[in-house]
Amino acid sequence: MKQSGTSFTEINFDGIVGPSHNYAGLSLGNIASASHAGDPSYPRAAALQGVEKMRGNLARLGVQGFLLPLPRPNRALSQALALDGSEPAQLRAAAWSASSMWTANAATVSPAPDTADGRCHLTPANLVTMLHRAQEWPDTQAQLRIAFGDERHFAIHDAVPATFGDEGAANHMRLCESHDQQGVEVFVYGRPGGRFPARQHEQASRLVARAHGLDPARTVFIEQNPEAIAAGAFHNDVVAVANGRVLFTHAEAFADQQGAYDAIRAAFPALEVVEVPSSAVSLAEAIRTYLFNAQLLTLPDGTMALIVPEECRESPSVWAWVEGMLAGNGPIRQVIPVDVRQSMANGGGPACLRLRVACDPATVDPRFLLTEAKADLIAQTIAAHWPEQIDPSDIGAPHLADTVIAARLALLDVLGLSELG
Ligand code: SUG
Repeated sequence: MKQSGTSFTEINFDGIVGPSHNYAGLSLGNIASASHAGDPSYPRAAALQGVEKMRGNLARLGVQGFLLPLPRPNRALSQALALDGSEPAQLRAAAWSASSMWTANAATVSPAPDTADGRCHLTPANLVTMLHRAQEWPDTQAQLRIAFGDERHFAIHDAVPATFGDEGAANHMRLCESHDQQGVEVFVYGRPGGRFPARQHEQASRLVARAHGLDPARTVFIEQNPEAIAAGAFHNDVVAVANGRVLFTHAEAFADQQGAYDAIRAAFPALEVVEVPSSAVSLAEAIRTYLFNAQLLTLPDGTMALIVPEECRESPSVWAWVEGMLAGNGPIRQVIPVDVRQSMANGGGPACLRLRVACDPATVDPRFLLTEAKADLIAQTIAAHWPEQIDPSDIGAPHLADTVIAARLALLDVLGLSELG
């Protein structure tokens, strides 16, 4: 089904980095998170890096959305964990985590052209594998219900039962001729048993596809390569990204690489695979630089650009591959590095920081859509209220809690979203 008579497009909703952003080493299997555990963090710089990324994409695409940080420290979780100061620091840090910035894990999104009832369906991810992330979904759902509150166009589900881990759009890809046409949705799950947790359960993926009313003939389920998970690809979007007809992937992303291409091609014959061989970029280097945790964008002129972390330009093997690719005549015509180093140090690249929702912007609550003027307002609020630095020993301090709470409320206030307070 094609959406007619609308200005249907893909909108990237970036998570604004919250004022409690810190490095607590909470995510087993996320190598960046583990290796930066205990470092001081710079929430103000982190959030301003995010705003600059959004400004760049607003200029490129003409549309950009955002989601707000969730309330931290989370009082309900602090109570549930019986935090009294005698607990392990990591438990305390969980209740302070700013991890909702990675909105690729906020929800799985099936746009209207793909679903049986012609509405866009969103299922918040339960994120149950990690304590600090499992607290996110009720507040995320509350926010999605406002941003996408028009029930003629959107359906917001509950998270899938906690038995089945679900990590949202980070383990989901969509191929299509254009965003307003019916696409093929690809769900990528992991199997447990490796040295690191496989966070996406196959049954969570299948359940979401059913709940969204997807056409089984246009839905594909494939398995992550267990070796990629063991090497630190805790989400599929660390090693693969799709846009339009293009799947940009490392050669070791899937358990059966050729079988994955065949399965996708059977549902979507126009598939174009841009595969990076291990001989050009090792799995370890791909995970270190987050080459695939990129935003693959269709620009207004119809060409594609890849928004990658700065770390890619600094890697001789990655950049040599990029330059070789650009010298050819493949579908990706530009590669644009962005500085999201504060997020990267916790394992979150440009693609982690955004949730893609293909829809007509006129159907979204405009308070969640960015303009240049609003970007200025957000940046000013961050500059005035976000802590400059958080040391791990600060987590739990009452004065820092007051600062973090007040900073978020100031942002909600300037955006007219105090109802999220
Ligand atoms: O879930 N890091 C996040 C990074 C999420 C990246 N998202 C995608 N790949 N889409 C995670 O592991 C680290 C928090 C800490 O250690 O303090 C963290 O949660």
